[in-house]
Amino acid sequence: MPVHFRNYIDGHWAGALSGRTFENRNPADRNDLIGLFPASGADDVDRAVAAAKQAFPRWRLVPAPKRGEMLYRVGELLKKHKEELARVETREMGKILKETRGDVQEGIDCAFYVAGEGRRLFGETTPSELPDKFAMSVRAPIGVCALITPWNFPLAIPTWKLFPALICGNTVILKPAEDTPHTAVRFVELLEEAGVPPGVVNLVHGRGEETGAALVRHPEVKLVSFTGSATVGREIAAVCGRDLRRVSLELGGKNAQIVMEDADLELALEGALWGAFGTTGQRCTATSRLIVHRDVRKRLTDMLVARAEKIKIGSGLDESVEMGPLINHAAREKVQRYIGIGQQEGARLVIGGSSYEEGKCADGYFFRPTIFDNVAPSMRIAQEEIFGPVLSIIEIKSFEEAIEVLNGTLYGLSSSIYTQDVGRAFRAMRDIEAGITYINGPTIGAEVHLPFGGVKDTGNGHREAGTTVYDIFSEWKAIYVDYSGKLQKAQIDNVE
Ligand code: UN1
Repeated sequence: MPVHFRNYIDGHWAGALSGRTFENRNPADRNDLIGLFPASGADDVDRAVAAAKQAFPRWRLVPAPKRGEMLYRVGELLKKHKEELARVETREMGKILKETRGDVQEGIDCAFYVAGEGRRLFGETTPSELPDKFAMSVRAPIGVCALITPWNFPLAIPTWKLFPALICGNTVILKPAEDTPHTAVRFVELLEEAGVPPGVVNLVHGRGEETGAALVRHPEVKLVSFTGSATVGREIAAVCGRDLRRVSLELGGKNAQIVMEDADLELALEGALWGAFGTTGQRCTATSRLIVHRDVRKRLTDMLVARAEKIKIGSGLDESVEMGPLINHAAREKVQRYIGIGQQEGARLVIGGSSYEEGKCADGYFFRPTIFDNVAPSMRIAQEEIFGPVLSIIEIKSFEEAIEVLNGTLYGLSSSIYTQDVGRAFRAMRDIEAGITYINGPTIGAEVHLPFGGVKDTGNGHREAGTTVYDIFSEWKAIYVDYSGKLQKAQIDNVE
């Protein structure tokens, strides 16, 4: 008998009103059915939004330090359940245990970081231009927020959105990716255990096209925070833009690591391997282009191939495995399609390029670490997000060319440069068009107390994490207190 999981609406666990469900299977082993989850419709979304709306007036008046205390409790619970959550994640998402432990750790860090914000949420006080008048700015919550999250960081990304939303006094509906609903259930169970009041956090499962779309269209949803593809991000922005509802988008990337001729090649090698093949290349921040100076291109490529060949592929639950499967069948088809495109474009496939089906892996969506050489910057494999373990090597002749190639895509999330030259490093920090730049480090590894997000088609100008995330989840209000006891006109209206 399959396990039935539920939505969480107004403090109650329940199936979809229609009774419909969808399956969640282990991407490392299709025969492993994790359970059935509600395929929520617009009616379920209506109920969740009504619950969040009803809970908002009370929640917004809970003192922020108290909301913070609740997040400390959530952080403690995440710590206590770290190993169990990591295993739940690996089973439904595929990435190796070391990485899912890291994913949970990111959620723990986020809980403690945001909990402290309950005692800050600073505004400003500033002198008024008039006597006996006081001026300040404060943050106010927005209302009901829809959080639509991806499968690649099934715990961390929901925490990035949900904790700041709550600390600012909003109520939320979480719609996790249909590939990773189990982690979301465990997360919400822990929120419930920590004492989150009914209606403040609601969980609805389902597909983006149905459940996500109903949430986005709902007029009572005052903010949508979405992480996913640029195509879907555009649609969400268009729908919400029509009624001027706030949208925060975290979209695609085509991140590059530059390796100059003066780089420490061993270091650059480790960075490229981790950036390209960590999480099976399924991070928004993954390295998909390696822009290498011609003097070291051949050597670095050989070093990469020698190491990529040895990467152990298999179920992420096996501690000795280094790379898990892709998330699902469609993802593997997409990666395979790009291998064909790369070959047709004239790139040289150096290693990989096909599914990995040895032994037990035949039942999962495994793919070999893949490296293309002789890639031209304009090729589709160097321009489009593949979201798999595929690295394209592009040769350049100068620092200027490296920066031009790096900047020559529609996206701008993460970036990196390996060089020993401090002048080049600073020019790169200035000239790279990206939300994140690493010097002598891989493109992955963002910390939760720094802004996370990107330029160009990677988003719409917002930054999650850092101190910037509170600007997504709050409205600024300017307040003037006149204690002069008379009408004081502002300076502009005091015509002498
Ligand atoms: C993502 O892939 O969407 O910087 C998030 C990193 C992680 C977060 C990645 N801390 O790789």
